[in-house]
Amino acid sequence: TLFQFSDQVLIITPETQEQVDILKNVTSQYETALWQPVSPVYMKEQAEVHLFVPGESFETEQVYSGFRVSLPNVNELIEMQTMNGTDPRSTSTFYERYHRLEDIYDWLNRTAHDNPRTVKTILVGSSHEKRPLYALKLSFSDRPNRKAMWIDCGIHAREWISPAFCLWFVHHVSTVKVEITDILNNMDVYVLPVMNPDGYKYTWTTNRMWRKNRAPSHNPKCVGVDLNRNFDANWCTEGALPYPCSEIYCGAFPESEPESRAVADFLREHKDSIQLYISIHSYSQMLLFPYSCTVEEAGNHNDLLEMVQEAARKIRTFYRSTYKYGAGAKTIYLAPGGSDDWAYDLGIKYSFTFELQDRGEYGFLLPPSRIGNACNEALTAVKTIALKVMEKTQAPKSPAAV
Ligand code: 0X9
Ligand code: ZN
Repeated sequence: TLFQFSDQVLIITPETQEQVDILKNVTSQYETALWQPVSPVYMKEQAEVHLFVPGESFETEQVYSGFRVSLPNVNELIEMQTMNGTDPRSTSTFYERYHRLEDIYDWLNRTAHDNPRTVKTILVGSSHEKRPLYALKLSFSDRPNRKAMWIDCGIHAREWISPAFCLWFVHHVSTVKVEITDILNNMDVYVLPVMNPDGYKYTWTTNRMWRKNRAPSHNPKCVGVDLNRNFDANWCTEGALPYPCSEIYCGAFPESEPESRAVADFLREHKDSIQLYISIHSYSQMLLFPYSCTVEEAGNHNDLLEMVQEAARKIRTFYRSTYKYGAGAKTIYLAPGGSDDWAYDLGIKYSFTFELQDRGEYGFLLPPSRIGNACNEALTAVKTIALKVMEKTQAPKSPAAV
């Protein structure tokens, strides 16, 4: 036919195992991108499937009948995400837009240059395609024996709100200090805004839906390792796959990828000072903690639960958004090889993965107008949890010391 269909996102809820199997088939035979769950292995009865369908893939009606088309205008949304303030009428600030990789590197330099006493860039490694992995170290105090927290963003390339949050966070911390002096007097903050720069670049140039890094495999058709399956935490067991064509490919061995190895090396080197680890993802609005690689409970499960519960409560009060919370394996799915579980086992006992907005309305194509809200919600969670970590780890001052 001569019709040109535009890209769409479908929401489908399979009712029976038979329908689950049909869906698994569809997603493996056609050129589609699964948004949720990330791999067909996670599909089950009664669980929503969010499926990105490029326009040319189907003869429409027959395939779509009975499915809910949630985003009929994907191309428009992508354009909105990449327009990037070129509209002169736009009043949004730098932090309320998505930025291409080069602009993020410029921003890193500028931020360090403009705040020479408090912000330093640290080269923690380089990506497969030899792009530098820069973290910022924020220190606002010179108190000896300071502790630290680590935040990384952009492990998964298509989750654009994640790097946007890291930028937002650095900006917030270096401009509105008063509100969080307590935290910053006690903790330095390491922020890695784009842990997967090759993948991020690729989402801007070639495929908006790319998730993994860009390392080639022995199969020339299949590129990329899921960096959040590449850490040494029950590596490549149920919830990851040993196939390079899969979206949840675990890599050839633990830390086989330069991006995950760089972060693991840095955390190993600084494990005595780093008390809090946070990894930022999207989407689905969840505050997760270990374990995801096993259904067993972490040693301080109740502490971690209490922290995310309080964070979710505050988000609900301030922003009227609902976040689910709990141990990863029980809240979403078994997923081994993740950075949070690995950091936890290294000894960083306060370790979290946040899944930011939204819950599927726009998915990865969250419009720029929603960046501010999404980031403020996550910021609320970071602040709440960091304060609690301080409470729990710092010996109460004896009256004599005050
Ligand atoms: O599956 C993941 O890696 C994360 N979800 S996402 O949709 N952003 O891909 C969840 C990570 C939870 N933590 C671990 N699996 N360790
Ligand atoms: Zn992710």
